[in-house]
Amino acid sequence: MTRGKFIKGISKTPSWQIADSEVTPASVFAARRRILKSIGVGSIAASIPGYVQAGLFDLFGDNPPAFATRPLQSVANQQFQAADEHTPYDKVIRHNNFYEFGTGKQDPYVNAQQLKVNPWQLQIEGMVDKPLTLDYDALFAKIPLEQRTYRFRCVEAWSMVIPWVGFPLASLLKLVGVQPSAKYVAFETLFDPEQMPGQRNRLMGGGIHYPYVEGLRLDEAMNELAFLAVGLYDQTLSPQSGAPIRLVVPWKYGFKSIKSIVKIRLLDKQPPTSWNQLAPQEYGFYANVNPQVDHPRWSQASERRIASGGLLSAARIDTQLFNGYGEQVADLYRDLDLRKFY
Ligand SMILES: Nc1nc2c(c(=O)[nH]1)N[C@H]1C(S)=C(S)[C@@H](COP(=O)(O)O)O[C@H]1N2
Ligand SMILES: [Mo]
Repeated sequence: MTRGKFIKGISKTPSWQIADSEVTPASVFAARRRILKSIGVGSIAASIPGYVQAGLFDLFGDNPPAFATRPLQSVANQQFQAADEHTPYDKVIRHNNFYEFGTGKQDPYVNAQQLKVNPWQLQIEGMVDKPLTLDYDALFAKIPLEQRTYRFRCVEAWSMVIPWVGFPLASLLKLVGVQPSAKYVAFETLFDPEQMPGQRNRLMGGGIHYPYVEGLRLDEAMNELAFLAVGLYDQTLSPQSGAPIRLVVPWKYGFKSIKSIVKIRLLDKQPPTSWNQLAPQEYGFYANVNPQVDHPRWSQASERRIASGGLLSAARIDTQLFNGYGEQVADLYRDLDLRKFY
């Protein structure tokens, strides 16, 4: 399954049919090609899916120098510790969606290592009493850091279990003082085509209109589960995971969890959101995880849980309503038709 079919006005080619040479830097492509050739699969490389190629690539460890993370101190929040087996760190940072760095699952790992995350500025603005700009150091110091392990479910029907470090979005919103007129929260990712090749090249960026934007209703944003992550596995985020700060909304499909945020704006109207703009019939504003509401092109009843086993043998498990977080969030949607507002 792929989302590539819906690239507007470019092509209807699924992303796995796009030649590697079009989506990875030439040097990486050449290195990958050499490896494939050396093990005798060079000639079929163009016909096998991207994730299989990525797997081969990975095995041989011919990778760019990794971004340097640093350790983070935090206090474990015992209320939010998913009992499920954790997804190993290696997989969390090598299987990503971050279309600013390409549409392939390993593209962010390959292409994002040089992203400059310090200095950084996160602006909180709009309908707030005290607009605030957090610089890089303040992201880790303004609000006490806690550790929470959440299930994470992508709309593509794969999932992970990740120990995040960060703070509740509500804590930040309380700090700036949300005005009574505000009803929604809008988020925006860094726009920097020089650093983000997917923003320069429409094909590589999956047809998304950048900057990537997302949004929540204010009551969703204030829910105790909505989290701003600055780290995972007790260290700062790597670029491919959304450094230096990204949203994590565990009861919604992964595309709501916007990465590398530079702006948070309080509004009285529902803001546009990137995947909804690209394919509104497939991706709604709400995007609550729901096994009973299928994606138009695939079932959402189950998911592939990426854990310690091989990627292709990942266990298929039943998907839970609100990703298993109904106790915390079901009340938010008591009056909403979840089929209509998908
Ligand atoms: N800016 C930005 N944020 C993004 C995306 C993206 O392409 N760009 N992809 C989303 C999708 S579809 C998913 S599933 C998650 C993936 O997060 P992960 O790579 O850390 O697992 O990030 C989300 N946030
Ligand atoms: Mo996703």
